[in-house]
Amino acid sequence: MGNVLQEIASNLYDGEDKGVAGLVRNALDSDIDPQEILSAGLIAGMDKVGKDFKAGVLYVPEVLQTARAMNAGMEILRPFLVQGDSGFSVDKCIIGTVKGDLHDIGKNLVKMLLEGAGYEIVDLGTDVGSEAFVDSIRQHQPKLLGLSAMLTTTMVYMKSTIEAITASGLRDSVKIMIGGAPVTAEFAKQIGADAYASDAASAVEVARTLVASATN
Ligand code: B1M
Repeated sequence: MGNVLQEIASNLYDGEDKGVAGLVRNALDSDIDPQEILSAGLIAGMDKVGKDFKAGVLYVPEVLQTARAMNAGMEILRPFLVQGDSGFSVDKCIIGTVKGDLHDIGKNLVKMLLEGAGYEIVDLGTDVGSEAFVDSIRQHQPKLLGLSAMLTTTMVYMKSTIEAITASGLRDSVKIMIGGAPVTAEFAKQIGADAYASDAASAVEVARTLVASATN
């Protein structure tokens, strides 16, 4: 089992989108747990990409190719992750990456696992301004809003988004969860978010707790 997961990670690192898709299929055919394929294959590969990007070993075009490979793998894995465990809830959740930020791999993972947990997701995509979040809350009346940011320069827009939601009078109608590599629980507290989640799996737990506290 280790081999195919390592191959997924190394094909992802090399940006081999077809290779990653095929290997993910093989791993599923061998009955490897989809969560294991995600964490020990795809995310492990992306972690190495992150380290080498930081160290100047990889450059933006190569990282973009790895992102394509990640998405190719996630497309195959998605139905197996979203089969999920609850299946009956239709609570709505709006999710998006904040203004100025184009990173969407982590946000898409959170989205997939929330879908798997039974939430109906409205995905606003990336580079989403505060007004778009406010308009979408007004339109969809979700129980939960998820904000993602991957840059220290864009996490500040989480604060302005929450301020805009408060100014629009909608703050009490929705619970707000934030996440992304530079974000912390401390920061969530500072900007008035309801919770922070460190990864996609804990985002599901946090979402459940928040939605339950809103309902009770
Ligand atoms: Co970017 N980038 N990038 N990048 N990129 C980082 C984030 C960086 C840390 C790399 C580095 O220097 N080591 C660095 C940020 C430094 C900083 O601000 N402190 C960086 C930089 C600098 C940049 C550019 C400025 C580079 C440039 O142009 N000079 C530029 C900015 C573009 C922009 O957004 N305006 C840029 C561009 C890009 C690409 C387009 C090439 C590509 C993005 C492709 C895409 O997303 N479609 C890219 C990538 C791929 C990365 C790295 C390598 C990988 C990010 C990723 O997808 N990780 C990243 C380095 C790294 O993170 N190690 C890096 C895998 C993913 C599964 O993890 O996104 O952390 P992550 O999501 C996790 C958790 O954070 C959490 O759950 C997820 C799953 O477990 N989570 C949430 C995320 N959102 C959540 C929301 C929640 C809850 C949990 O609730 C709502």
